[in-house]
Amino acid sequence: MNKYARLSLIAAAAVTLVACGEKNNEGAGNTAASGASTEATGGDAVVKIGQVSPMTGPIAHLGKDNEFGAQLAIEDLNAEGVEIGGKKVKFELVSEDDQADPKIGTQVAQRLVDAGVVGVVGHLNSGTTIPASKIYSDAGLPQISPSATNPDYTKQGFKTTFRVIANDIQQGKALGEFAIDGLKAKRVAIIDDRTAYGQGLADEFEKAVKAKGGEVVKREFTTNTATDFNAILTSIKGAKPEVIFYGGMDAQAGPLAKQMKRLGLNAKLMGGDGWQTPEFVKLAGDASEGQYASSCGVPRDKMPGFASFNDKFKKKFNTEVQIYAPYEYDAVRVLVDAMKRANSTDPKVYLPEVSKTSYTGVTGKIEFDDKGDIKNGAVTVYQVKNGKWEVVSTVGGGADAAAPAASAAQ
Ligand code: ABU
Repeated sequence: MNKYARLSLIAAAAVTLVACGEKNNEGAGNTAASGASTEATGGDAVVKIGQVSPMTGPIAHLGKDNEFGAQLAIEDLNAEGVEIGGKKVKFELVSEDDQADPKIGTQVAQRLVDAGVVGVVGHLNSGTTIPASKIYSDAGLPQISPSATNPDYTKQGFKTTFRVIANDIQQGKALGEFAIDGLKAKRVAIIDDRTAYGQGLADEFEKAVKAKGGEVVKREFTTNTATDFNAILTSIKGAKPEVIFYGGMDAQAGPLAKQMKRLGLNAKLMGGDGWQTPEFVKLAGDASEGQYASSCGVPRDKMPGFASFNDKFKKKFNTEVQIYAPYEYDAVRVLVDAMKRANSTDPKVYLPEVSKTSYTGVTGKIEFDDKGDIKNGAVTVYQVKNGKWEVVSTVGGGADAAAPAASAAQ
């Protein structure tokens, strides 16, 4: 090969490398640091919002519920037509599956930062939300969780962390007091799934039970992938509790309730928002009847926008709302409300406006305290009656409908 032929080959290789580099950068979009937006055909600015939840694995139904809530919000915002900084904005959802795994949670968080999202709604689980929050904080991206209730999430001193539901200090206290004052239980057994959520909520429940003079007769644990609880339940049966508390999600609470019934354990099963879902009733079948769980919000008939949200949700997705979809919807809208007030989609510019939020959404009034927790968060206790969750009592949320009812059904 002569000198010119060799040079031509080198030049051709260089052109190919540059082209490949450009290709690999496609889709990276705007950077979080600049908050700049790409342009859609037609001249609208494209602004990406991230959402993360487990869309595979045992609680994929809850992850999809969250994603559906975000999709509806994006669709409504685009239909309304939002103008920011003198430009029409088209919002785009970038959805990631963290499989409820803390490690994958941080990987997908970095992927969202690299994709140039200007804010994140999620994650669903406390165990993924907490480690991912450092990545969003480092990138200066506002993060609003619609469902993670472990109090540590907002205790880290980050300016970027927010949540639109009550936390597990409030939820554990409400449940513990309900067990002792409402159900008149004296002997309580506790099981948790060793996740940041399950264990944390169980700890708060235990504190509240003891503060009210109740006795914790057994404390056991399992995992968030377990399906067989017979050994734990047999050991608990011998301790004769009146209430068994389960800190975890519906994928375990369903079979747990079934196995309690099979073993002749007549204690009431109680838990938090992780299993106050239609899926729990489906999984537990008859064994769901009479069991108690709470959610971190007011009852749906007290939510200002639930009825119309629910109609739209069912029509679009042909399924019922599990639990967090309306909170996810509100979380997206809170981000965009802050962008509108700041007249900017740049996270650096609009982040301070998120802290100043005063927004009435589907689920009610949303304002944040200095840590990013919702002010005046509510906790509602429900019981399954005739295969449906029915409201027993609500504390907080301005409702304070009742202190735990002494007359609560047994
Ligand atoms: N809050 C219940 C489920 C989500 C979580 O906190 O892990």
